This record gives sequence, structure tokens and C-alpha cells, in this order.
Amino acid sequence: MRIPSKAIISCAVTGAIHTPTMSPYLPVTPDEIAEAAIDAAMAGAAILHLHARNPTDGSPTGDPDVFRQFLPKITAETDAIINITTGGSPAMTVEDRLAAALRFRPEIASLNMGSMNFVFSGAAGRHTTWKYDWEEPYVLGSEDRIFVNTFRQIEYILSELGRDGTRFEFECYDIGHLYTLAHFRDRGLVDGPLLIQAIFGVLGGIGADLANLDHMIRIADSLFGDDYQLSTFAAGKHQMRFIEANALRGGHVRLGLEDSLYIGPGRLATSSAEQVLKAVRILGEMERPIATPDEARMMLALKGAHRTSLA
Ligand code: KMH
Ligand code: ZN
Repeated sequence: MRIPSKAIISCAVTGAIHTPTMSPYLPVTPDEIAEAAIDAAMAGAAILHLHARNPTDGSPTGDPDVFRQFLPKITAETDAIINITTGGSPAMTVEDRLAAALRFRPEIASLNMGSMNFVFSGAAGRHTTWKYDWEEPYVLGSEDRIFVNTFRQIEYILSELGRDGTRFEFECYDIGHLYTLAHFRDRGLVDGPLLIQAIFGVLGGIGADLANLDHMIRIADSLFGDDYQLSTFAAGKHQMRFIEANALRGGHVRLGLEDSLYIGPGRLATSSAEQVLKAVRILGEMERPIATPDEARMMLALKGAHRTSLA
């Protein structure tokens, strides 16, 4: 792993997996998403990982016209790197998931490195009332849904988005996803420096045990040498433990209400920015400086905001 001199904080503010009822602090409307993103950037996030929601009921959407309602507001107020999801929601078609990234050609897009079970029904047990009709079936339905990311789809996303210089946050939920990434690197479809986002604790992926973080690093080192940088997050209550662990190992970190609704045991975070500020404090204690957006652009060899369709 390349140990960077500075830590990059990514923030996933939209809470796409989480439904509006799960926390009163989740942003739903385009204005709320813009405000949450701007606050996260002001707090120290260099990269903003963004999904969209239908403004009327908060359900996940890939509609570029909805993204259009908040992206320019964010770029007008911050110079943070825009990272548009291509994962969207496991319930969306791949075409819908890709539409916004194809329209806006961001500096970074997420790319999920394999098809998998992606279960978040446990959250349903903690809720008895739901605000919108779609929420409970959506959450319970995760038990019978595959998050589809076939090799053909991965290849398509790499070539369609890569053509205009978009680079990727390679979302790896298990060891096998690292080998899949190496396969595409060996075919010349991917080049370094790679930004690997190792994800722990999604039910269906690798568990949130720190031994797994070390194993991921060992295997990634053997496959990619120093041609990758590792960012990490863990779902739910494991979020901060993994931030600390990966920061200690010299890596980058990702936070945000998309990945965890909490700021501490049993305490809801009131915003993604609150989580970012906590990470800033943790990194500060470790004497790990935080990368600005421009420093992150250099470290990850990004094309620059002026070469997106948001400029
Ligand atoms: N919320 C993460 C567990 C994507 O947007 O491409 C999954 C995610 C996928 O961020
Ligand atoms: Zn996401």
C-alpha cells in the first residue's frame, strides 16, 4: 500500500441505504443534500460521495435531473471532489445507477467490484412505524435481492466513464473483489494509483473484524504493491473503530450517514459533518494531517473539476 503523507476524508452524506424514517437527520430533498454535503466539506471532507433521493418520499433515484438540483449548489460553495455513485441502490437497474455519472462525468465514480447479497433488513427490527409506503418492503426486501455487478457491467462502466478520465472508488466488500480488480488491471482496463475502498460489516460481505482489515491489506499488497491507496469504512456501529484502525495503518477514511447513522453507541449523529469532525479529531490525535481537495486530486491523479460536465 502506498502510505500517503496526508489522510483523505471521504464523506457519503445521502444515506442511500437508510430510509428517511431511520433517522430524522437524513437529508432528503436536493437542498438538504446540498447543505449536508457543503457542511461535510467545510468540516474537512475532501471527497463527497453522492446519491440522490426522490424529493417527495426520499426513495433512492438515479435520475440525473435530481442530481442536477444539488450538484451545482455544492460545487458553487466548495472545491471538494465530487464522487457520484454508480451503486445507486441494489433495487435499481444498472442503467439507472449509471445515468448521473454518465451525464456529469465526475472526477470520481464509485464502482462496486462484484455481485453479492447486500442485506440491511436488521434495521427493520428497530423500527415500528414508517413514514413512506416504500420503506419497509425496501428494507425487508434486501433479504431476497442481489446487488448485481457482473464482469460485463464492470467492464462497461470502466470503459464508458474511463473514456472521459473519470477515476474510481473501487468498492471492495470482500477479498474476492480485490482479485476481480487485479483481473481488470491485468487486462489494462484499470491503472494506478488505485483508490480501494475496503468495506466491512455489510451483511453478505466480509465481517467487521479487524483481522479482516489486515488480511485485505496483505492481499492488496501482494496484488497491487504500492500502486494503491486504501480507504476504509465499516457499516453501522463499527464505523469509528475502522476509521481509527485504518488511520493507524496509514490509510484514508470514509464516513457519513450513508454508512452509519451514529456518532457513538446508541447516539444518532445529527449530521455527516458531525462524523467528519470526529474523524478530524481522531486523525489530529494521531498527528496525521488531512488532505485538502487539491492535495487529494494530486494523490489520486484526478482529472480536475474543470474537466467534468459540472464545470
Ligand atoms: N453504502 C455503501 C455500503 C455505491 O454507492 O456505489 C455502498 C456504496 C455503494 O456506497
Ligand atoms: Zn454509496
